Amino acid sequence: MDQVTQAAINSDRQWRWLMELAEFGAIPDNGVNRQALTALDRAARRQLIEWASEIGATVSIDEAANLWLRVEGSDPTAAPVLTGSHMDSQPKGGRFDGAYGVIAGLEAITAMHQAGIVTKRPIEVVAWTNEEGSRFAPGCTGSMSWCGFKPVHEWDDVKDADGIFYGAALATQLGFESDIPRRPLGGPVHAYVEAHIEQGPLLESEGLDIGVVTGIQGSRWFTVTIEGESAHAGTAPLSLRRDAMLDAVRAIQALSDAMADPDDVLRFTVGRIAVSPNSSNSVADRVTFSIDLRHPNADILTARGALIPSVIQSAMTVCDARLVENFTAMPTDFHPLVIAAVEHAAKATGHSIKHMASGAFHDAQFASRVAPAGMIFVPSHKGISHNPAEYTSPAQLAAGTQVLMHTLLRLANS
Ligand code: HGY
Ligand code: MN
Ligand code: MN
Repeated sequence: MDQVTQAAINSDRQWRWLMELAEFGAIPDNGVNRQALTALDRAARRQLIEWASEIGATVSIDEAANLWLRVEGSDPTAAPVLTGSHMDSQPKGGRFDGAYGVIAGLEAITAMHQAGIVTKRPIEVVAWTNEEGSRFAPGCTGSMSWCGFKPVHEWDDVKDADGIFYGAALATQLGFESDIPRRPLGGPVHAYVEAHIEQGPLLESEGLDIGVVTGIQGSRWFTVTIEGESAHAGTAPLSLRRDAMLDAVRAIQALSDAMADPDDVLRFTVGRIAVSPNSSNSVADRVTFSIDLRHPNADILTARGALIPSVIQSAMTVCDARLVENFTAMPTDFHPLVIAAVEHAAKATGHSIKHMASGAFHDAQFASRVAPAGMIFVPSHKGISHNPAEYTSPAQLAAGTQVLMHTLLRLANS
């Protein structure tokens, strides 16, 4: 039998691993809240390392705290093939966003190991640091550091809601994991392929098994700060107030109007807002809110983003406004080599496919700056994600991992 047919994905083991991983940060209704660079994150990583040690994978971390599991190939000088995803979640996340791609990678190398398969190239499974960006904005700080898009200490001064700095949290993680061998950031890498839930409704609604992902739309994140003046809610005349809350509301509404898109392709979200002093009977002196802007066309994303400063300024009546762009990931096309490998693997394993772009961003966007990259999607029930109700069935997950394993075999033997 050739290598492709020798190895068998163990769906029960994969599902068990996913459910055990979901216990690290479990919240009601099958949700997960496992924030990056926390004790929960470290506990989950230790569990992953324990599972990986059962097949003798070598473990390492880099200075961005990306976690690496490596199985050797017959040619140790050959550049490795990478797979993986992220283990951090949204605050009200699901059991599969990110975690699936890491576990799928582990399941694939475990199945190959048990079948006695040794590919020409080494294969590495990576758990990227802080893909979500919900504790520390922006997301993808681990993969942006790894590919050299940004220096690893770019975000050291970013604070979480408790006032902890990213740089301190990263140092804490590396300190707790100082027993794990350190490796440098960066390649060399032959190719990267990431398995992920679709986080949209298309595969399920069309009754298809696998998304052959062609690329990722562009994402831009901004932080807006509206500065006013605190005052007494009972005594300060409205005519004399510099109410940061009211000007922030005006700015958000004006931005929403400016980002209207009759084709419903543009994505504009204000998901986070912080108010100071955040007291019922004090006029707000400062409001900070986030902007998440996305579009598959770089020119449109650039043009709409260029509107933001003037739209905010025009909405100000009595306050001052500051705008910072803290994440710029322009649209990415995946490499034909990996797209073809995924398509071939899906067809060879008898799965129906859909070529599709990703509305969500992923670390693959940054891996593609270092090597040919691509992704494999599996269906999301009703397209739900970033929500505890996120669901993909064991069989659907196993199908994705089977396609991942065949893709890895193809790429790692080339
Ligand atoms: O926001 C995103 O697109 C990703 O799910 N973190
Ligand atoms: Mn994700
Ligand atoms: Mn996500």
